[in-house]
Formats: sequence, C-alpha cells, structure tokens
Amino acid sequence: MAVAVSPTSDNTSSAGGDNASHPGDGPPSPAGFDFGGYLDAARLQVELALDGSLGPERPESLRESMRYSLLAGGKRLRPILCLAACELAGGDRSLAMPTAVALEMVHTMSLIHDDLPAMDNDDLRRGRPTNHKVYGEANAILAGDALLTRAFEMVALRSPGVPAERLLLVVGELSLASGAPGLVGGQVVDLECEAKQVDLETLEYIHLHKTGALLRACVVCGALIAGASDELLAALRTYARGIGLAFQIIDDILDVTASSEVLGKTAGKDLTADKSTYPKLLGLEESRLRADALVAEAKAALAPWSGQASPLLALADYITSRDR
Ligand code: GRG
Repeated sequence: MAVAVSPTSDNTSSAGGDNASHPGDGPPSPAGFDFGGYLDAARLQVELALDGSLGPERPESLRESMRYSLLAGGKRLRPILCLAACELAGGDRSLAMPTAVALEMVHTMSLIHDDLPAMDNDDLRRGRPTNHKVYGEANAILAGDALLTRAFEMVALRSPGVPAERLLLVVGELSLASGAPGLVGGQVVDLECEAKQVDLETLEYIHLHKTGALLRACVVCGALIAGASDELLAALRTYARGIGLAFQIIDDILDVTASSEVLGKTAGKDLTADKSTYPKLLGLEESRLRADALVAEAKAALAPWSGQASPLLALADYITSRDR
C-alpha cells in the first residue's frame, strides 16, 4: 500500500498560523487551530480511501496505470476541500469520502491527459515519469477515461448513507466541472491561446474553467452531501472563485520561481510553451498581490461561518503560502 504523506515540507506551519502575514484579509484562522495536524490527518485518510478505491479493474495493466497516477502523491487539496466543506455544512466527513475520492480521480485524469504529447507534452508529474511515458499514449488516455468514469461510479454507486437526491446534485456538479463548462472548455481555450497575447479577461476565463471549476465542485459537492443551505452554497461558490484564481496565480508564479525538483513537474513550462500567465501580464509582485486579494475575498465570503470554517480559511491561506 502506498501512503504518501509529506507533513513537513509543505509550508503548512505558515499556512495555518499566519494571521499576521496577511493583515486585513478576511477572517483569520483562529489561533490554536492546528492546521498542519489537520492536513496530515486528512491526507492520511484520503490516501487510505484512494488506495482502497480501485476495484477489480481488468486487465491488470489498466489497473496498474490507474494506480500509478492516482497513488503518486500530490497535495490532495481537492478531496480535503470536499471533506472540509462537508464538515462546515454539518456533515460527517465519512459521508463525503467517496465523493472526495471521485474529485481526486477527475483531477488525476486531467493531469494524465494534460501531460499527453497532444496537449502539454510533459514527462514529469508528481515527481515521476508521466503516465504515458511509462504505459504508452493509448494506455494513458484509457487510464484517464477509466478514472473519469470510475469517479461517477464512486458517487452514484459507492456512497452509502447519502440520500439519492443529494447524490444526483453531486453528479450534476461533477459533470459541469469536468466537461465543456469546466475543465474541457478551459483546456480548449488554453490550447487555442498558446503563443498568442491574451488579455486578463481571457486568462481569467481559462483558469476559472480549467482550474477553478473543479475546485468549486470540491466545496459545493462536500456541502451538498451534508444538505447545506442555499446561503452557504452561494458563499462557498464565492470562496471557490477566489481560491481557484489565487491557486492558478500561485501556480504561474511557482512555474518561474521554483525548481522541477521541488514542484515534481517541469518548471518553466509556461515560458517554453509560450503561454500567457499572470506574471507575464502583471509581473511577479502584482501577481502575488492579486492572489492575496483573491484569498481575502474568498475568506470574507465565509465570515458568517468563521467560527466553524477554520479548515477552509486555513486552506485558503495555504494556497498562497504553498511552495509546490
Ligand atoms: C477529458 C473530461 C476531460 C478533461 C480533460 C486535460 C484537461 C481536460 C484539462 C486540463 C486541466 C488541468 C491539468 C488544469 C491544471 C490545474 C492545476 C493547476 C493542476 C495542479 O494541481 P495541484 O498543484 O497538483 O493541486 P497535485 O499534484 O498536488 O495534485
């Protein structure tokens, strides 16, 4: 069993307790909330659930390539957002775990497909050779397809204890995030814009769809499972917009400031592919300020729930303080 937890190298200490480093940026994470401990425990639970999530896929080669990418580590931010949103809405995290796993499956599928020669053509992901480098292009496409469809199976058929009408809403949200209104649409515009000068509005469109849609689905699905109020769902959508864009800005910044070794994926890729990025359009300093402002907006949306929202507030800070 591969349980990959990296407790110390993630900047988590500053994320959880950085009330002083982002003055005036919405409700702070309460002093005393052990974000590092929270993250480690949630990651461990997610890793165990992921490890047990793949059933008797046949042939064995398909199972192996699905597991290769699904259990390759990663920050597990998406499933943890889902669990945290479920708990904020008053649900038990165990009810949301199959959906949390599904969200990581969709994310992993998108990474496998994104790395393909026809897309970003990358050979390093999560510190390992990309799926198609190990299993070949056809198998990588099929492993992605199998993870995407397995994700819907996790929600529809493997979510005991959750009322069917809530699962239906989750399936709808996951469909919107994965398809043309989400990941696929964002990826298409991203590919079309390569080597072109794009404005901020287009860049925002790309990232709200390519990156933001799945992050939004994470918090919305977690909350739906717990039967959240419309008011909380609306606040979580605002929160997700802020963290989604901030996440991508930081991703763009890390692409130029961090090493491949630390990132676990090829650094400097945006420059090589002549992509428009926030640092290219705004400069590094202004990009960071924008990310901080977006996180502040995200946290402000949860102000009415700040007493119970410590994990989501701290996760928002983690997005701008992360180093990978
Ligand atoms: C086939 C339905 C279907 C969709 C695929 C390929 C594609 C469409 C979309 C690309 C989406 C994509 C790869 C967006 C980038 C999002 C992003 C910044 C990923 C990195 O996320 P992290 O840093 O990665 O959370 P880890 O490895 O930590 O999980």
